[in-house]
Amino acid sequence: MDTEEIEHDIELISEWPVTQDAEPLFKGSFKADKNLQDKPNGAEVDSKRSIDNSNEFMKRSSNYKRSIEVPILDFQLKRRKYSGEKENLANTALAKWWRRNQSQCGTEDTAAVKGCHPHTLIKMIARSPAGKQFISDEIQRLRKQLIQGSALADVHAALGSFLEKQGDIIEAIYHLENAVKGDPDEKEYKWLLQKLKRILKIKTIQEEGLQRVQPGVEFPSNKQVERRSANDLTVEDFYHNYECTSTPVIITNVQMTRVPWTLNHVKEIAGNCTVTLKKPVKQSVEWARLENSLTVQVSTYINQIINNKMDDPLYLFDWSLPINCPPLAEELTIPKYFAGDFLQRTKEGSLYKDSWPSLFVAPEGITSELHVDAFGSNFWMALFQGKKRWVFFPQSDVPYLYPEYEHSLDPVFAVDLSKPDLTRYPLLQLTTPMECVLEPGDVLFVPAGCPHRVENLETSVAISSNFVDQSNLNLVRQELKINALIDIRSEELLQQFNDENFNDKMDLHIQDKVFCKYKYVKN
Ligand SMILES: O=C(O)CCC(=O)C(=O)O
Ligand SMILES: [Fe+2]
Repeated sequence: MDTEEIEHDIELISEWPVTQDAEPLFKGSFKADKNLQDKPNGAEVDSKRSIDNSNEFMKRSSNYKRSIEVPILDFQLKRRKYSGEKENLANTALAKWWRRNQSQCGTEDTAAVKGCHPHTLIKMIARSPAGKQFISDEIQRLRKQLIQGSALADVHAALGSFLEKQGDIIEAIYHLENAVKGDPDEKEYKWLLQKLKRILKIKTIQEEGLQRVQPGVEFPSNKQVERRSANDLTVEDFYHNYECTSTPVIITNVQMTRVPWTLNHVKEIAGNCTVTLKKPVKQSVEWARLENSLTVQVSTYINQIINNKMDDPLYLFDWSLPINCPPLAEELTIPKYFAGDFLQRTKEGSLYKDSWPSLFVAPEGITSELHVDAFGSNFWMALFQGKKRWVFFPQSDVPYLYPEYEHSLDPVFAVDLSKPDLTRYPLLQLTTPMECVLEPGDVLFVPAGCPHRVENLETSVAISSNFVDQSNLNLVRQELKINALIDIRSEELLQQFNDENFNDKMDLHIQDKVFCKYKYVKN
């Protein structure tokens, strides 16, 4: 990134109403390590994978690029500049408007999310009475502009983005199609159009589903996930019977570490590293409704858990081991079922190549709310300590769970599965949930596209990885194609997956691999 680009990003970012670190909501006994708050370039990186179209994300993703020291890919020289969310579109306009008018629209809701992620705040602003009025006024103003003959692409795009906020998806699509016709080089308009088409498809399935809803039907009871021992589950069996049929399974009798990964062991190896913890935010539109919170030393965090000193639980969530703590990563053996991950066949520095395996440490009670893993990736999780309750749904249930797409194609879901409300969300009765309680030694496979929610029933230590193989490569290509419209690293990854020389064959005779061999595969 050149200086001009960075300045441009910063200028746009400053239009957002709050910065993430503005005022942590957390008021428990657990204090941030002050000296860690101003790390240059973010000494630790979020491995989570949501690609969104906001300026704030662009800032984080450029930090991400800077913070992993990898050789510059040759095609990085040809990087095009993406602006993040364009200034004329609704979110940026809402943010600017709110900065000028916040005193008039201090709703209870916006107060409740003060200090939270800007995306969350924007959602709350858009849903407040004053925000709704602003949206409706803008729609009128933009419609007038079109009637007066200024049929510019950016007017159509702006109008479409405001209509989306009002839920007028068909009309929004009409305007975005015009915007794309008028300015075919503006990829952000294409991205928004894709998102709107996805929302429309979901609405259509929801309308059809409502015809089948019966009065008085309860939330379906959860089917249990199958358990298989690694001793009699071949890679081929796993591939055909679980991956290709999108069936979750728990694999037992897998040996992943020589020494047990207890809290104390993690502290011993990773104690001096720093981590940005996550906090649950009820209204959040971020991944699993978890948002960045304090940055602390891993040892400080683990001591707080061991001594049971956390008033408000915080989560060490999806913390990339290859990036943040290679010595811990190097202790791992990757089970054969996942050892052939295609992400490891990509060039050094490629998106997601070093993100996983990642570490999870959770105090009892914290929850990752319902979400779908990004870019069509498969997922596995190995639990070393504690208990986690997982609830899954098949991918086809997504519309019946009331997904909401804000700044990205990774939805949050309106339903609260801790107390399913079938009067408000009747389509829930059409879902087919599955459930399991993960125990130490279990390795869980979660198929691509399945919404899931995870509750930590006890203090837990786990690792996980998202991965790609032949079972989900086509889905991954489809998802990356959309993400590539607003994210250069997705585009670069897609180019590799689409290259005719890319080895897209599974090795069904693969064995468990120690981390170093798993990482450094020959293509
Ligand atoms: O264990 C958890 O809290 C959730 C893990 C998960 O679903 C994820 O990382 O995508
Ligand atoms: Fe997940």
